Amino acid sequence: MTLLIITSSFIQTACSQDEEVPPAQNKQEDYRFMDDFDSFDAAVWTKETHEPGWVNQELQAYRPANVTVGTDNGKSVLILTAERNGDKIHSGRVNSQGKFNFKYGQIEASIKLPKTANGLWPAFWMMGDNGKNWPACGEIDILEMGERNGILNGTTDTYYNSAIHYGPDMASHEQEYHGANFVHSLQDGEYHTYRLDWTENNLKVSIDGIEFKNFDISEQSGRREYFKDSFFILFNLAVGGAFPDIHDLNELTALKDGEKAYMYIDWVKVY
Ligand SMILES: [Ca+2]
Repeated sequence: MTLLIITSSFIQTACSQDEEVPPAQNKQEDYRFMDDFDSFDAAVWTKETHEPGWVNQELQAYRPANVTVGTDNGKSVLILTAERNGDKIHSGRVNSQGKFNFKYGQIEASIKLPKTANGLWPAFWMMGDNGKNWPACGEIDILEMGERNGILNGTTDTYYNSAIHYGPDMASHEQEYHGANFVHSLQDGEYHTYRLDWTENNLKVSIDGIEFKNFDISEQSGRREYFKDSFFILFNLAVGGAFPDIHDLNELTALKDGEKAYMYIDWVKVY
């Protein structure tokens, strides 16, 4: 079940219409939005359909059948399933564009990732719900795993990427991209918590409560304008493509013929 909760614990002071949201000490009942994925809420999420190679030279097709809701270890979860049958690969991608978006505050999700080596590329990210073309819409990549450097170094279970993308048009695309090994495995069969703290000055990504990267979006950074609209949420499990630099099915060791791999999302909350 999806809950849209107008918090009652934020006492609106008469003199303030300030949109600033108090920092991290929020209690769980303070959230502005939560989906526990007891069911698939089509009022919030759209299952995407795309051909292979639609973006990033990804090898999979996206289809609605690969986005489901089920249970895992007693949790109600959103399940993105990547599957390979011969040279056909299908997977799942959902977004909340035009249905749920927000500006400033915090978002976090509890996610169990598959082993990405070699060739899986799970992501939890956002784009501006502002009708602008990419990258003018703005993009915040909170979680990406499976990148080529992790494959080359044999650290796919810890190698983690966060990034922001922006700019007036494709030709003037700019990005700040951060890849590093996290302090513990994120592909250990457990759920981990991925969080973004978003103010008008900073985009701070944390994993399991540990800060990973803080992007400067202050006025002085020259990029605040790309991160001041409301953003929508995306989850997807890509297979191959530019990020893992895998373009040949023979290099796809994470998903052999007849196999499936899963990305589980237990919940997502916005504060
Ligand atoms: Ca759940």
